Amino acid sequence: MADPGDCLNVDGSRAFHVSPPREVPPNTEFHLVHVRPLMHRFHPALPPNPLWGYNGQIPGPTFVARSGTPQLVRFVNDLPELDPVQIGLPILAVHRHGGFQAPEDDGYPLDTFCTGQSRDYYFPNSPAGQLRQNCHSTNWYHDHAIDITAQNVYRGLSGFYLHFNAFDTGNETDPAPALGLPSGQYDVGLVIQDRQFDANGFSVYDSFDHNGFLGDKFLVNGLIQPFMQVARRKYRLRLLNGSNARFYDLTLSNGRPFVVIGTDSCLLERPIQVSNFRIGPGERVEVIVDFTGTALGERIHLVNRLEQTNSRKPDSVVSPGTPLLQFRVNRDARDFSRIPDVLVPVTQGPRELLPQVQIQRTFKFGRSNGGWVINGEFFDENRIQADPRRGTPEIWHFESGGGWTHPVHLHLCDMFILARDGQRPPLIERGRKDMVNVGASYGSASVLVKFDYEFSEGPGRYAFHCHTTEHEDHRMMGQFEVI
Ligand SMILES: [Cu+2]
Repeated sequence: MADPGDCLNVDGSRAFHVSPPREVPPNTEFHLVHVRPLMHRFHPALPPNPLWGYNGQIPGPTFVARSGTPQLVRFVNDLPELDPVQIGLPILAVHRHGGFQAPEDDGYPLDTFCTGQSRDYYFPNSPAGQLRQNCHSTNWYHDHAIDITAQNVYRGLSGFYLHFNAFDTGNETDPAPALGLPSGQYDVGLVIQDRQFDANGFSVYDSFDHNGFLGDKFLVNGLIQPFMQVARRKYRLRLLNGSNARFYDLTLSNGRPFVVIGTDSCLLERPIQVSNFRIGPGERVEVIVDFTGTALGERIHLVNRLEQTNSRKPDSVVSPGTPLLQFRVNRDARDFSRIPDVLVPVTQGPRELLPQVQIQRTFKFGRSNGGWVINGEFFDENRIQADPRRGTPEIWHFESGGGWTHPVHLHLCDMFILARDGQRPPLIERGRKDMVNVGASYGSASVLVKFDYEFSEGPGRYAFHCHTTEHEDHRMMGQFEVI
């Protein structure tokens, strides 16, 4: 085991510790995850690549949380201290993106643990039965270590973290009030990422480019443009943009619509039918795709039509676009699933909360001296940019300068986007969100926020940042303290 005093974060601060024993409720589930190296084939024609994976898997194992059942997850850092590949560093912090957890369990970027060390994360998954938790659906977990998040995620450290509850039960045969959404093998998480490879088929990364990494090969669940065999019935697809800097605009090659049921952490109040949708880094869009009525043997592609040649912002939508995933219709299967008219009612939304707003704050995402800043300042653990009061709604305005798009992520928060450049946002952006894209091709954004910490005994600091992970690493991150 490494001497904890030997292990420093990239910024020179001391990395964290071995977790002390802690008391948890008797119904807590325990999970153990070893973060370790693996050899991974992105494609049968490419050589195995040396990656890092949670439990040695790409993507990491999918967690399933149930509202009311806490989880304690011990992450053990089994990565080598010295690594010839030089993408990422074996200094880890794990953030459950979209989750509500105490500050010490949130993957705060300086709360790191090194080779030979472990850290325990307690996820309360509470309060059971309350509406906010009952909308939580598709979250994910990924590395969040100070200054090296982009490289560590690129090296393989991300996975899905799904939530079920008394309504979204995970079993399509459950009668109402269960929602009856497609379940089991018909409920599939799909993480989309981009990569670059050298002439020998090895993944490469330019750690000197701080503007945002763009790859020219596209992965779904760690494989280059793979296929998935599907039955002629409905599927629930949980799409996650796990890319560092690339935006996508997704459509189906057969012209069929998506029925959007969730954005980011939460299910929508009502399903929305769309022919295409845009998804930025860190965002999730959950859809129902119905393969009923397709021909056996038919091949349908999930297509990205958004070009992006520069990490500054996405370009224009093109046709026919790039196929990311091929669905091969190969069988029939019974379908008990339903798409209810109402998924999760919004009882604490803009209508209820706006009259209570007294505080508004503005955050400008910009550039300074080759780094990335919020309101002109780099991330500094000793500076708190906002001190929202627990349970008190506020309006936060996000702006971006210089023609850059920034996917902004708030921890500990489900927010509502109130306006973009003063106009109501498109329908797909009116649900609860934990990401909001700001700047070129999106405009400014005003959001309604409300922070709670029912699970925690006291106040604490949480991060908010750009989710273009290179911008985040080059200090486009602030922190707020809920008081
Ligand atoms: Cu950014």
